[in-house]
Amino acid sequence: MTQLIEPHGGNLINLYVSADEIEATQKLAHDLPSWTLTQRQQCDLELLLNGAFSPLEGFMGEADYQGVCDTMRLADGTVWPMPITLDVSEDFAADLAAGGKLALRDLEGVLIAILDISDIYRPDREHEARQVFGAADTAHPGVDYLLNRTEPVYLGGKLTGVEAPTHYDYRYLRDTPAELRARFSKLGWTRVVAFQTRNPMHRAHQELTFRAAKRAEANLLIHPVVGMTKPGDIDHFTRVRCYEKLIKHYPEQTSALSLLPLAMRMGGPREALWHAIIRKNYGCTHFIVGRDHAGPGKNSAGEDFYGPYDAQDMVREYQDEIGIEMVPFEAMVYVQERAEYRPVSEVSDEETVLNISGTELRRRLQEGLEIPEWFSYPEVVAELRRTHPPRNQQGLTIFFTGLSGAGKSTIANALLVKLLELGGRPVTLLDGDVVRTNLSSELGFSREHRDLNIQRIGYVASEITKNRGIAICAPIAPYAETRHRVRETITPLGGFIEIHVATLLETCEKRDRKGLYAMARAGKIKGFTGIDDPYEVPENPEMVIQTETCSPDEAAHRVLLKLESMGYIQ
Ligand code: PPS
Repeated sequence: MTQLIEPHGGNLINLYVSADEIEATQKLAHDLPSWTLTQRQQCDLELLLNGAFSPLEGFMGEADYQGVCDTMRLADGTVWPMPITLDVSEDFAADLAAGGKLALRDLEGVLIAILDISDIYRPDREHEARQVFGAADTAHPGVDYLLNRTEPVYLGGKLTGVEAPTHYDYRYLRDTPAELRARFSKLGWTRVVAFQTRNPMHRAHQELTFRAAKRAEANLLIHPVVGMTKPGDIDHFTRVRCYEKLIKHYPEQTSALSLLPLAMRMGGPREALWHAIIRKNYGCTHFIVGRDHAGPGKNSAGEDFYGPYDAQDMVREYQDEIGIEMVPFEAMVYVQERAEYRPVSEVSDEETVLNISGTELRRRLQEGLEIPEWFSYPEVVAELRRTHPPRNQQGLTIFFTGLSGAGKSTIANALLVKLLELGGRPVTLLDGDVVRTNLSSELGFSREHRDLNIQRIGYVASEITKNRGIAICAPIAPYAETRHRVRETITPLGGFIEIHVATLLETCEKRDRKGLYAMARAGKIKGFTGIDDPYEVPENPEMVIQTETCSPDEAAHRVLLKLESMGYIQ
């Protein structure tokens, strides 16, 4: 099944069956157990099948996995820095055996590939986090995903590809490694420098890529990631429209844009090396590594996970072995007196450096403030403004949390009316009791059921927020981790304001409007929040309301003032 296509950047693996074998393979899959791929797994699978992950021929078995974690090498000694694994639940794995086959399907049930299971193993995921990401701290998005979102059993084995995952968006900008190599060769591009990005590109990036192409005497491939990037990033639809505007500003025939459906791990140095190997597979000869490549942000102690140039050091060490040359770059800054961009180390003390950080850019977008032309092309800014309107036009979720009887619903109802009175946006109230009647009637109060309940509320609120409405949620939501997930889902789509209704347990119990506390104390209700089930107090809510000292009307009014101060209402 595995075919090797002649190199233009080394051997390229293609795991797809030929057209005349597809039907038979699909028939074979009818009798196999099926696994529905997660988004991450589907991204990995697509790049395994089309050779972007050459020389891998499938998801990693245990020996390759251990080698990659501990020595950054596959069992045969080949450099490979990132585990590419297929994680499944214990329940699902219980019916599988090594030597068997597994159908891998997308969310709609379309057969993408068949896995010949060679290994079934239970990884030490904390060890993996420390080895691959250098820490087991879940402030790192890659670690968070690994420790909180992956399943405990890994399956390894070779793959037989049937059909590439379908993408309906930007089809004309999606290329397999073989297609990109063919394009380069048709254009006569023998030296190609790739630029990896997960952000919109502004003038500094353009200047950097220009200079890199010049330095490498190469053509330029802008190769942005459109699979999974860092939670909170600007969505790829917006970014691609920005890249399309920007690429028009490059000299004709020098540059190309192609999209990469990679699921990033934000793994800094190891990730940079992985990116370089991938670009080599796409036929590139050079790869730009800038400051803090694939950086995950700060750890829980507020420190950087990696040094700013660790990624460059890593790629430098392995570039000969992997066969792609690194073009290292420092940060580019705008020098006012020269009216041009320069690498930061080439700026003298007398010169004035202008810079707009990512945070400052978001602030300016949120507040509808000017974004100067030296920073970004007006068409790019206009595109960003379309999807990132100022806060008073964005959707938002107001998420009340607190004990039963704390007063969440009463305040939420008062707030609902005040917001309707203000007008301008549709408002929906997702109250704890109401949700349990309409969305979650089959659920009880176990940890698992409470989590599901909150996930459902979060999902509905995220849709409302995305569509620029206001969602007011008022569940107990006793677990910090689940509230954090909801925040993470909603923040990229609009505002998220967590309000802790911090009424004391004694007060709630004294009020006991529904008589539930008395029943809980009498042992007639088990697992009641605050009595024999925990309530994890929010650590950093946007607001805390003490209902002992303020009426529902005052509380709702305080929320309005908060929204005003944050810019969500005018
Ligand atoms: S959760 O944990 O967020 O899913 O809870 P939620 O859906 O907000 O709960 C809604 C109401 O269920 C009543 N109730 C209980 N609460 C806590 N623990 C237990 N075991 C329980 N059993 C029933 C309680 O009245 C909640 O209503 P509120 O409006 O919060 O008082």
